[in-house]
Amino acid sequence: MTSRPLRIVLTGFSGRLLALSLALLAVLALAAACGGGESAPAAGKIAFTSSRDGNAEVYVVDADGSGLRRLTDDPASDFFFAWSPDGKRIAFISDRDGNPEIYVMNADGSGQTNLSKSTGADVAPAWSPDGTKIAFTSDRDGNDEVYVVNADGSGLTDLTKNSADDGGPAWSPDGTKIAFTSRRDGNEEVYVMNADGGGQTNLSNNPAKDGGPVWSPDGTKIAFTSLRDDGPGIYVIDAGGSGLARLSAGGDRPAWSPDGTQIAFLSGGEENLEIYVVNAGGSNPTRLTTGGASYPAWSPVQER
Ligand SMILES: [Ca+2]
Ligand SMILES: [Ca+2]
Ligand SMILES: [Ca+2]
Repeated sequence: MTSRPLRIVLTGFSGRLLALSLALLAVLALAAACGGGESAPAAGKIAFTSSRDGNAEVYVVDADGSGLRRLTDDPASDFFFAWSPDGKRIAFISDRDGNPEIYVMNADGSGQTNLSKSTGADVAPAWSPDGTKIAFTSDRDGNDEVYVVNADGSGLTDLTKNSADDGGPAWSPDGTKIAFTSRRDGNEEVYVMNADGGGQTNLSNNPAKDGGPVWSPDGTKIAFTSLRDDGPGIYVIDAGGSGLARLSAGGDRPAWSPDGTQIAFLSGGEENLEIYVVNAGGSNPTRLTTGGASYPAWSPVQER
């Protein structure tokens, strides 16, 4: 009944920064998928990871609780990561060949395909908004790089090509750019590049740790986490690099509202994490929860 540990990172680097527990990972993968702007499937299905059958597998259930199905069946660890934007496919991570790989399958579990195919750790898959490509983090060449591959497995390309760690890709809503985190300047910075790897630009430019970029729905701004002001805080910067604003003292895992007017985030001590919401300009910070919470994820539709 023991599950092999799978070292993995959700939005950062692949191997050396974080090793999350299996149970926590399952929760985080779902939260990251939703909070990272991945579209929910049109048919109202919820995918998740569970070890209920002895090791981590990917499951799907209808939103009304019916139709529970196990999609993977392998003694290795298989973790749900993200729905394709059209809800027809699922990206997941499996170590069934001995190390973490990016897999894609149809929503019914058929057609499971290894897209990353390396002896390194391949993690943090992010669908392009049009569903034709997946960007991910891999340490196959000795340090983390952001790679992109077509969703059919062709066209694998190293986008970052830098001897420092680069990881945690996030596509702009129009698919033309990818934000990521890089250590090439000696500390973690938020970078943005063209989707073909050109024009790699340091947006955060600060000796403190900066990372975890999340695009606003209209693609004009990027929220990220920084330690620059005596501890973690949520910051927003224009995608072109100007207009830096601090939204909160403290906080992690920013998640934009669908209309881009608000940002939800997680804040508090390890034992009392709660969800807060702040206007995208920084005004009116409000605690939403009491009694504990995990990573926030906005519903893709807002009622008016
Ligand atoms: Ca691998
Ligand atoms: Ca690198
Ligand atoms: Ca920095």
